[in-house]
Amino acid sequence: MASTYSMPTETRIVPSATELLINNRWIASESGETFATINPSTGEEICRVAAAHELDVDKAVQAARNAFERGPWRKMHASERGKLLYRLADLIEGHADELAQLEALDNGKPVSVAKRVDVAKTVACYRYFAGWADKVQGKTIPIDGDFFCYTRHEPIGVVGQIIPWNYPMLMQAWKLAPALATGNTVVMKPAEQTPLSALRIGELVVDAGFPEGVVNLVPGFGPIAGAAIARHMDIDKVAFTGSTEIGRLILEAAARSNLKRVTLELGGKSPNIIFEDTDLDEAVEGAHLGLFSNQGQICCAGSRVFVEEKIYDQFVEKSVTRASKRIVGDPFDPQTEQGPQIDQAQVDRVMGYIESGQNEGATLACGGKRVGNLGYFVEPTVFADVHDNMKIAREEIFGPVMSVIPFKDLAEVVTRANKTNYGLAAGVWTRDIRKAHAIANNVRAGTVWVNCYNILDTRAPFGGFKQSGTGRELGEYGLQQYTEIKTVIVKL
Ligand code: TXE
Repeated sequence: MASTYSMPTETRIVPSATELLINNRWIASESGETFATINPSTGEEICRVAAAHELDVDKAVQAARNAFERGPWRKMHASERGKLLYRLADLIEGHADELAQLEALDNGKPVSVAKRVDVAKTVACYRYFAGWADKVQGKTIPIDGDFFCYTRHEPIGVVGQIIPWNYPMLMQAWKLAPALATGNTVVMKPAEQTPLSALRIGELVVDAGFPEGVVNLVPGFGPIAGAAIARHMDIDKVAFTGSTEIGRLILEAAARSNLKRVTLELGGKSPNIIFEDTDLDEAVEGAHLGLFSNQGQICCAGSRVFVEEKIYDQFVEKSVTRASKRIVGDPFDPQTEQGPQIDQAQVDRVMGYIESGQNEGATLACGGKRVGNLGYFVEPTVFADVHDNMKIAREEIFGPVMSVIPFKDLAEVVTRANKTNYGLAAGVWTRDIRKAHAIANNVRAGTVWVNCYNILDTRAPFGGFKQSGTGRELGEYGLQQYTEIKTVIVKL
């Protein structure tokens, strides 16, 4: 396995935006407080960023409210909003290399992946929703009586958005693009671990020509700036991606404050089900990428790999071979497949789960240790002989730890796959179309992948059943989360 390398100096880009963005101006926080954002490859500080408190959130909300009620945004044609989003997409594309490097520096993901996946999908997301801006329309409804009835899909108003650190730029796009396409104004808090790309995109938002107050960015800590958003009396909707635990707090704060609309995209413990009739090598690679991509820090990671008994030993052997070959190291090395975990807290958490797997009797088939003594690298780890009731099979690990679990038949695996509080995604690998559909129809999850995994597209909705969240992002369905429906009835 490759070890970690030191960061090549020429790839050290200097972040240009490190303050709060309110009313298209970059300002310090009221308190003057800042926090360090850390390079996870080295554990060193990259730079300091302004830390928003409640007062700053208030200021940002006022700016957003003003822009929503009185600014040019309100009167702007929907097609003009679309043009601004197209312009933003073009600017992001034009800065693709720089943004990929910034993401690799602040988040630790391999720069090649950041460019191919994060930047490319971010651009696609803004373009897709740019196209929707002037296609959001209501219906005319033939009600009884001499009346003309129609619906209008209006923006909700001021939207608070709280995003995580695993896909900083892409999660920003998933939230900003549909909110802006439908005419809302935004107060967004990026994750404290990864504020830099979101702030850089803020500069591009200003360059693209969005009116002041439409996009406001308030970097800071969750319990302070995030909580201030969730309980704010003048925010009309909050959209959150993060842990189920904090999602619960968001919903509670919304209920206790002004009953703001809430959409949540939360954790998962997704089953990836491998039948014996599948192409084994394809399934091994699919399960490998389904779990280890993005350092295992994906909400829909296929973290419970159910494998039919007849091929179980062979599958474990091949998965171990593949995981052992995974190249872990410097995100700026083009060969690297896996960078560091996001921070010390996540490393501790992941190492805790690895220990618990061993204590509960699972077989550590490979990995299990940290890599190097710099930064937050963890070996790709595979556990075999995992039982459903073990902690590693029940709880979200959010790291490079695969649990391979044997099963006997279809009915049994459906029941076991569904025995979880989560319901974000599932995968099935088989050549039998009936088995594929049986899984697709009976597993309680927001997305089911057949003979593939982690295929996400800006046109297809994404979100969770059960405690994996509420509402859907992306696609036409995602637009519905950013509009209020108004019924107008006119006497004729
Ligand atoms: O998440 P948090 P953390 C899961 C994953 C991970 C675990 C912990 O299992 O190991 O969560 O990660 C903001 N009010 N996911 O602690 O705390 C916070 O500042 C308002 C899954 O990083 O949920 C950040 O911006 N906001 C996930 C965002 O919430 C608060 C992605 C997410 O952080 C807040 C990330 C509060 N009281 C973690 N406290 C996914 N679904 O993709 C924190 N925040």
